[in-house]
Amino acid sequence: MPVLHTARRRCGAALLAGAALAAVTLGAPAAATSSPAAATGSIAVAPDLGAYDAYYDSAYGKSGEQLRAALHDIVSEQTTLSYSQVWDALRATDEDPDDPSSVVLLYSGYSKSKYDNGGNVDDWNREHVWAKSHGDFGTSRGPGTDLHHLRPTDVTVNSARGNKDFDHGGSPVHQAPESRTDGDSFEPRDAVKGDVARMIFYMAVRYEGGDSHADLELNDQVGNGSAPYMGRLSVLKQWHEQDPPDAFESRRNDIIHDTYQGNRNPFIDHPEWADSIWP
Ligand SMILES: [Ca+2]
Ligand SMILES: [Ca+2]
Repeated sequence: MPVLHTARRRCGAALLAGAALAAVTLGAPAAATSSPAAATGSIAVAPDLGAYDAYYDSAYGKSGEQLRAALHDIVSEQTTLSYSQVWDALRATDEDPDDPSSVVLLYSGYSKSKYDNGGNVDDWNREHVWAKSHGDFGTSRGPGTDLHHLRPTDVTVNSARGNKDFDHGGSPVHQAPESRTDGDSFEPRDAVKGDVARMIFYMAVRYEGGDSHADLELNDQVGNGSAPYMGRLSVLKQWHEQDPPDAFESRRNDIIHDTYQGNRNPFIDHPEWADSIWP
């Protein structure tokens, strides 16, 4: 069952670590307001881990492959959802901060009623940011239902993304004009470029070939098709830098951990770890 860490909330070292991270990335104190992430793009503040700091105890002090292995062990302890349970979970994780009756659609940023979901035009559906054909994991419990990379998207926009890798370029996507696509790649809007990168980073570390699932890995290509790879690594790293974790993304991480899966995306909590694993 999901683990609640409220009893472990502490000050001292945990808060210091979070505060130091925030101090590095905060442009000005005014940036730490609660303006809605979905509408305004990224907020330049790293999450204060606080109660969640201890989650990473076995990873601190490590780097590279050792860090990767430690994080894999940490995040692999999780509850899995059925694909039908994902609908309700996304209503919570992706709720519009300005409208509790709606969810924010990933690639357009539009707000859509929570119950306008399904398979018809203008419904929202369950986008696998790590395209499920890349490793052929489908929608059974596991990578196919892992909330850390599942997001509400418009049905038409989801089709436009298809199973393309991520890269710069293309023309504006119908019904998500700030996102772009061409024949072999998809470029999400600026406000979620880093979100997409961190979801992909999580998947690569979470799924290492155990539990009869494919070993998902990053590479620097597009056109990966059904191979268990996702690109383009160099571009995703750039997007991770230019769009740091924001309040919406951190809240989402907390809800997944506290309510649904009991595990976290380390690259939202510790953005610096991506560079250590993919230098
Ligand atoms: Ca963002
Ligand atoms: Ca992997």
